[in-house]
Amino acid sequence: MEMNFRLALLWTKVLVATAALLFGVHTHAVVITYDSVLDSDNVSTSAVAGATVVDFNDNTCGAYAACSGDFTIVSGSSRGLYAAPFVTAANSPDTTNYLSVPNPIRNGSALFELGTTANYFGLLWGSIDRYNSIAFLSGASVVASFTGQSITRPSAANGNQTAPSTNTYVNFFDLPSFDAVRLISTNFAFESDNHAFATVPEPGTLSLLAFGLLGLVLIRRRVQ
Ligand SMILES: [Ca+2]
Ligand SMILES: [Ca+2]
Repeated sequence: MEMNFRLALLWTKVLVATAALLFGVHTHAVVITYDSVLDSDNVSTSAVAGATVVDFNDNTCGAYAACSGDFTIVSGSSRGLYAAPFVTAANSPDTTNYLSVPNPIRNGSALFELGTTANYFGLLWGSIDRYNSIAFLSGASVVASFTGQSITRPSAANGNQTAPSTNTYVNFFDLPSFDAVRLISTNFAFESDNHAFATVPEPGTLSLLAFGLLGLVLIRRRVQ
């Protein structure tokens, strides 16, 4: 009887400690990477398995639940308005339809609603300008945002239409849970293609979970 009580107490302590590790210590450090793969049209796309991808090729917002605001879906380039993102791995511009924000208003933004939640987002972003920014929303709240200046390597963000540094696939991992993405540009233009979103287990969470489970196994062995 006493043994059962002590065992139950021990299990409770372990579960509380594990929960604290998982939910208490956890912080959102967004990880930005630039890896990608080529899709069948030779356009950079997400390397994340199972991600929902919107390629805009059928002139719609595809798998997004809704899209609204100041945007256009175009192909090719129009001087002073938009230029096709350059795909470094294919050494050629994106020849498919892609998204350009703003259009027709010079200072505008567009909202893309997922219809679900995610913690990963990727997009082919090119050319990256310092006046481009991306915001992730949960309901009406902005949970994370980045300017073009903050994500380029090196931080040129000068809109160069062929440079790898300003035409790249950008992956945002470990985002706070979001259900919409807002693309903002105070001038022409924020061009993008192959938007991708998914819920990806966070490496930090996985290691903490593994640590917690290991603790459970060890403690269980000791009490047996
Ligand atoms: Ca496309
Ligand atoms: Ca641009």
